[in-house]
Amino acid sequence: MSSKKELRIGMVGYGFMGRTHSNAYRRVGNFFPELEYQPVLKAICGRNKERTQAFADQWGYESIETDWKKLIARDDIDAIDICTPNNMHAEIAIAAAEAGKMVLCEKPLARTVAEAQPMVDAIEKAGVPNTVYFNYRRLPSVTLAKQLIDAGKLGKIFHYRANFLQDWTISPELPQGGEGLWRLDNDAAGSGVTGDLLAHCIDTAMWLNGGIKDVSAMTETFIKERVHTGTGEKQEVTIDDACMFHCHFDNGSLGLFESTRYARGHKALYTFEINGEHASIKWNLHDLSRLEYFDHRDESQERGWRSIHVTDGDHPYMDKWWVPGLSIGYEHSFVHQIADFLKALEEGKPCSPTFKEAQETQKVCEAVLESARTKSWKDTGVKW
Ligand code: SOE
Repeated sequence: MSSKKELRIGMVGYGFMGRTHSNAYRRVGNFFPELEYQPVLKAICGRNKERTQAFADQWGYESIETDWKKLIARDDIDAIDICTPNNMHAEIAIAAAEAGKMVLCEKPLARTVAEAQPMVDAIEKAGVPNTVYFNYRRLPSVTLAKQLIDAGKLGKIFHYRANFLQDWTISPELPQGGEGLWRLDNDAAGSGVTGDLLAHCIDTAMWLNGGIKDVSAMTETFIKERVHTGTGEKQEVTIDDACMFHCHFDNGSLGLFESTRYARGHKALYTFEINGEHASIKWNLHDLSRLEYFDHRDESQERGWRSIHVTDGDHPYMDKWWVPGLSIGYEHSFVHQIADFLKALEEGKPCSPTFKEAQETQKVCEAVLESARTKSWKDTGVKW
């Protein structure tokens, strides 16, 4: 019999993110055997009974629910994991916190700052462990970037640049709303690329480089009308298809961000570059086990960009996986987030980003959209 403490998971939603989270819960015990807690996939909840059951069978959930309120009411569930479209995050998270459950929520926290605030309040009032899945922080190469910055290797930072480029919504025939396509529907998503993609860039940026003070942005909606899956009618598209903004960080550095779903040829090209007084760092999701590093303090004849293959046992998280030289992938960032959540639980510490921290990212997203709407600079009000 296992001496592990069980963490009984009830997950709501079984789309793409439901798979990434379920995979992480299943893998974490194999690769982080020292953890005191072991997730148990107790129940998966979705509206369609047959498909929910099929997902339960595929991923090894013990039971299903078709009503999330019933899931939250169950006393054999410790933690609620939210993988629904964004418009359902608030109601489920608040109810879960009020029932004393731990809450793990997919990003972005909510559609707006106003919607996210009662979520933060409910979590804090209940005092329940919580985290928001900004998974890219937990890629070993990105965590290594954090370690280099925190060790002062870059010195004073001048520039932070990030892109998140995709191309999956270029066809005007693509409907908005409904399964798989709720990200195009403002009512369900709250925004387009700003909440879906730039939120990732903003989370990583503030984690690496501190708070974003103010922003100036522009957005564009290239396809103005799409058929809505729900009504079958053509409806105005109100999400941002593309967004660019520049900003000041609290540390005096300048930021430049761009995201679009109209960059033909790019499927999920998330990149960032940071330039400091001594050194620079470059990273790119398509080559996620690498960190490019340039250090001006190297001997001049040898000076140049180093391509660090982040697969060594000394690199963050990598002692848990294979042998040096063998890469890991996108899905491992979720395994690491769960491992960190379980470790934090063991130690009675918060697991970053908490709801409160994710609300700061929400504030930047909102200031970006507001700036684009009003064609003016906006203070974010972020406290990092
Ligand atoms: C959108 O296509 C999406 O799946 C986002 O929702 C994820 O958060 C991002 O990591 C990859 O792209």
